[in-house]
Amino acid sequence: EGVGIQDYTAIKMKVLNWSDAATNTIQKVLPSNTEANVYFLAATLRPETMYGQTCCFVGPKIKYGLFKLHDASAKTGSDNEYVVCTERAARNLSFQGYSAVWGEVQKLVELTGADVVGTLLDAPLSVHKSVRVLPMESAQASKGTGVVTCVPSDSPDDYATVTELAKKADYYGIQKDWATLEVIPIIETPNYGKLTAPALVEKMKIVSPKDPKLAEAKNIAYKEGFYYGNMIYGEFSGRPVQQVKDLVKQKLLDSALAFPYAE
Ligand code: A2H
Repeated sequence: EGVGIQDYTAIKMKVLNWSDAATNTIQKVLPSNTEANVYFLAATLRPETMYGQTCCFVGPKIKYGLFKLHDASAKTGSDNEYVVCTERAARNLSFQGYSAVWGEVQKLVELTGADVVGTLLDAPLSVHKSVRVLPMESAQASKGTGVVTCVPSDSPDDYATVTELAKKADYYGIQKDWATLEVIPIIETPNYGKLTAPALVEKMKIVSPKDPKLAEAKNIAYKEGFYYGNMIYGEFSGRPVQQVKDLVKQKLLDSALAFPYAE
């Protein structure tokens, strides 16, 4: 961080149904008769894991905005697209060709993460038909779009967070079944098997998303998955993750389900 450029894939997770808390706010700025498509925009470094998405994380206290997205390269969706992300990310996007006027953001309304928890989304490529927006205390406002898509099979942070949410659903003000979607094996690694993140979390006795050991678990999972992992799900099943990463990314870009985002 700080130096160099991080090349993310920005995944467009389409809103199917807003949370109760956000419905009125959204209705005011986007009347239901407008044919707008709204997406939660999640920044990922692992596009090949998108088959395993089970939810979408926001920081409950983070401020997000609903921004107009001008996606000149979009093959579908015309110019009626809006995204939920941090203002910081929207500003960066406006310098990368995604705003009508270079360097200018078009914000319709502000929302906190807590407001949008429970929103139902379509997660591109996911084995699950729809996923919920859930709170993640460790989501950072200053990284990516502030929105994190959850792949518990391959991200120890994601696995530790959904495990915590399922355990204390009432405390977090969510429905337990939002946090208990099946964790699907998508990548096999030589040392940790078909569910690398859960295996690591268990082996390292990580019991909370605040556990400092997660930093090391994240490094191991990334190295194992990216350098030694093989796909065991989807159309590239049987091939090494290293080859498949760019293929899945391109597939998402070609179908306008994602676009490149750098910061
Ligand atoms: B990765 P780097 Cl399966 N706050 O995507 C906290 N975490 C964030 C974030 C934010 N604002 N924005 C992005 N991220 C996460 C998938 C994944 C990711 C897997 C395994 C490892 C992994 C599914 N979540 O990341 O600090 C996103 O999670 C470990 C490197 O910019 C993003 O990729 O290097 C990653 O952190 C970006 O982290």
